[in-house]
Amino acid sequence: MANTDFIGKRSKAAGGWGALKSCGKRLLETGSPIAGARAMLKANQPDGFDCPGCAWGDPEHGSSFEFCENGVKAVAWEATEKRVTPDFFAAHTVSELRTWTDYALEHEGRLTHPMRYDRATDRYAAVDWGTAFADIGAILRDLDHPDRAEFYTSGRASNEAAYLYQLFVRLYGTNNFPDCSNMCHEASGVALRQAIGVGKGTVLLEDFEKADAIFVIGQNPGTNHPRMLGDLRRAAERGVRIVVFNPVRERGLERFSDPQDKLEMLRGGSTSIASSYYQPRLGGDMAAVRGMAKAVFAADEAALADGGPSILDRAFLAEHTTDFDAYRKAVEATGWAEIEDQSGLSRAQIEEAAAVYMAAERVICTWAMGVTQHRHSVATIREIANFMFLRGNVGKPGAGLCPVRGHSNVQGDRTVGINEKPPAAFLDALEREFGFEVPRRNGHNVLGAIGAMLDGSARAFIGLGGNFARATPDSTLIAKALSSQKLTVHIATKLNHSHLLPGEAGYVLPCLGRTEIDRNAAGVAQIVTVEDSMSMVHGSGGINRPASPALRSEVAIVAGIAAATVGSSIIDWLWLADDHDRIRDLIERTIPGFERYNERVRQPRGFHLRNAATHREWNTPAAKATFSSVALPAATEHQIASGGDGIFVLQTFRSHDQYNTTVYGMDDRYRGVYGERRVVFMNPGDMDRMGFRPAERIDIVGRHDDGISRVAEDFRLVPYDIPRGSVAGYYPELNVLVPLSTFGSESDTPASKSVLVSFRRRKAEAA
Ligand SMILES: Nc1nc2c(c(=O)[nH]1)N[C@H]1C(S)=C(S)[C@@H](COP(=O)(O)OP(=O)(O)OC[C@H]3O[C@@H](n4cnc5c(=O)[nH]c(N)nc54)[C@H](O)[C@@H]3O)O[C@H]1N2
Ligand SMILES: Nc1nc2c(c(=O)[nH]1)N[C@H]1C(S)=C(S)[C@@H](COP(=O)(O)OP(=O)(O)OC[C@H]3O[C@@H](n4cnc5c(=O)[nH]c(N)nc54)[C@H](O)[C@@H]3O)O[C@H]1N2
Ligand SMILES: [Mo]
Repeated sequence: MANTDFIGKRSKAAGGWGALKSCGKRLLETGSPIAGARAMLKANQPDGFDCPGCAWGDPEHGSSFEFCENGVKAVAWEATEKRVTPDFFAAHTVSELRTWTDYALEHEGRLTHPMRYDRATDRYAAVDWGTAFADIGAILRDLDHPDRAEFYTSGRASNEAAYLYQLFVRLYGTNNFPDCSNMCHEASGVALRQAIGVGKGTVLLEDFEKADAIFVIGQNPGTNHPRMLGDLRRAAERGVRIVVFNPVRERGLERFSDPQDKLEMLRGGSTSIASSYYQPRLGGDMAAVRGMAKAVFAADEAALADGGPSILDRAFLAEHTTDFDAYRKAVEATGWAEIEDQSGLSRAQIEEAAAVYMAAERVICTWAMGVTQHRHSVATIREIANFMFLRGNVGKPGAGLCPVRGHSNVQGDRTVGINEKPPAAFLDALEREFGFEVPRRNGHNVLGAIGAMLDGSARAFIGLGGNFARATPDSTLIAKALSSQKLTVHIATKLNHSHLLPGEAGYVLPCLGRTEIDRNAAGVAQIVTVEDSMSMVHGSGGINRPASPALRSEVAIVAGIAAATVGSSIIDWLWLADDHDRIRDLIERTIPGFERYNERVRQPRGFHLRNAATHREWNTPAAKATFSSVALPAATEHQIASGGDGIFVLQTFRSHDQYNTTVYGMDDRYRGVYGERRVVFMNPGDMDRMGFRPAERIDIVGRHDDGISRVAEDFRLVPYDIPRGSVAGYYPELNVLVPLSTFGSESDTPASKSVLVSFRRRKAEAA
């Protein structure tokens, strides 16, 4: 019999004592619980740092301490007293370290010294900053074309670091900016730009206090945006209807016990969050939303026939939108049978959800990776926008479109120029300000960069944070591509797998984290700035002593590489890096919306970057909110899978104990899994049909027809409340199965929420 010990009880509610207990444990693990706790009190405070956890907005930035278990984990992870020193590298070859798990690597602690790879000994050895910069600069200058280098950014980089980075890279001569957001909310940016003229959400935190209904699609805030649960709970208590679309029963969307509510905690009570919980098939959201639109049109016709008022916001549609008629025709042309088959929901369920929408004056729709990581994500988000336009739910208080971002500054990085297809106006502004000719060719996104590394045309990889080799699809292929580079440079706080794939010259450059004090040459503490999901820009200054005296800030490291590569005659990099106000002045002069940047960022809540669509100004070609009228996908992965024997659709998501590729711990208590990450969640009916037992060991076999064979070995089955035909498991362990060949149309985002797989029994088990 398989040992089922790792399958346990799911927490009764998200938050609660379990969350407090987990925090205590994390703070103890830092080796300095007092420093950790002190740091936590400064998270998201006006005189403290921006929490490096998620990009959810802050209420009165500073009025109250907002408790967040996963914020504590993120802070404790950075505040650890463990160190990865040159001695550590002397004791372990890189080949040996490659056999360690991500969990083991990051638990060794913070990087302390700049390191250079030595092929003869297969070890990293300490190097001084000056030598590292000079060598990196020489190799970059030596490439026969600037497009041969790839400059990756992960979304923790501050506005200042990211702005300086893009300036350097453009002066160097390329727009190759693969970015973590290419794997994340790219589809939201693309779709919203088409629909409303700006690639960002239109909602402010205050809107959650005014909404009558909130739709949460493809998002797991209990784990990934825990502070959002506070806003959802307050809404639920006001009687707001919260409608969830998620194939998986997620505890945080069901019940929440707020650690900030003393009475609730003492009574062991909790508040129910979702008023209705629909479990569509993976990739079925476009069909579900179209079904709701169909129901709205039907109700409108009936109301008009009865001589009643229209259900649609006709004034909004007439004044503010274009292409409505084509959309209506597309909806009429879509049959219920197709809608039910793709969504896996019944017509009655969809009509019920539509009724909530119609009864509400003000509706917010939020979404995240469950929507953006499919082939038809752009079309799905356009459909969400269509649906919201029907009753004028964009550009009025208490309503709007709300893509909930991932990394704490992923939105800001894009705002300040991390963009492989930069808008001409921005490039013009750079040329005016700095007087050099910027490259106008589009650069590489993540898929483009991978393609170039695989075909040998890219020869250098520079990573400003992140874990490129583990976060990207087909991780086995990427490992080869990375280690075949002439140069790899990783600017990082902790050791991860990508660092263990050095090119001919390989550097790991350790940087300060956001919780640490960053003093300039004159001893003046510097702040950086970040932008959250609600387009609020605020300051962040560390309070902890740096993990090592040798660390430099990201800004200083970028400046060092820049000075050594392109020289300082056009831009005085080191002078800029020495006082971040100077970088902010440049941002203000080259990017709209940052007027009086240095002054406003020092206000308690920072400031809001104006979003034209919130004011019903539409920067689209037609100067209107624009309906799209594409057909549903010809076949979703679910429909493809149902044609094959034993084929399932796998989504790769996050456990409660991880931050992307950083694994904090092995538990996922909201889903009742303990001490094990190599698991697959499957419907009990499917397990019966396949003759599988709980905890049985299986191999997962990729079933995409692209000529590449993919296997993830030795995973264990967990029976779970998930639709038949859909299965789920954790990223990044499963990235070996995510095919490079399947990605979002118009977004290029790997379709990591709809991977075709089948299962085979492990030989030992079968015997
Ligand atoms: N603690 C913590 N916080 C984080 C992160 C972290 O790893 N840990 N990561 C950060 C980052 S970079 C990001 S992008 C966000 C990610 O935040 P999320 O998007 O919440 O992340 P995932 O874990 O990928 O969860 C996707 C959710 O969508 C559901 N889903 C999957 N496919 C579908 C579908 O086809 N339809 C519908 N309706 N639902 C679907 C899944 O069941 C799951 O609940 O969180 C950020 N915050
Ligand atoms: N299969 C599958 N793949 C996915 C996803 C999925 O849901 N499924 N999600 C995708 C998403 S949404 C995203 S955003 C990407 C994430 O991709 P990345 O952003 O590349 O990955 P992270 O795991 O966030 O990066 C973690 C590393 O960042 C470094 N780091 C941490 N803090 C700092 C800092 O302050 N400064 C610097 N310089 N470095 C720091 C540490 O070395 C750490 O090891 O992964 C994507 N990949
Ligand atoms: Mo993300």
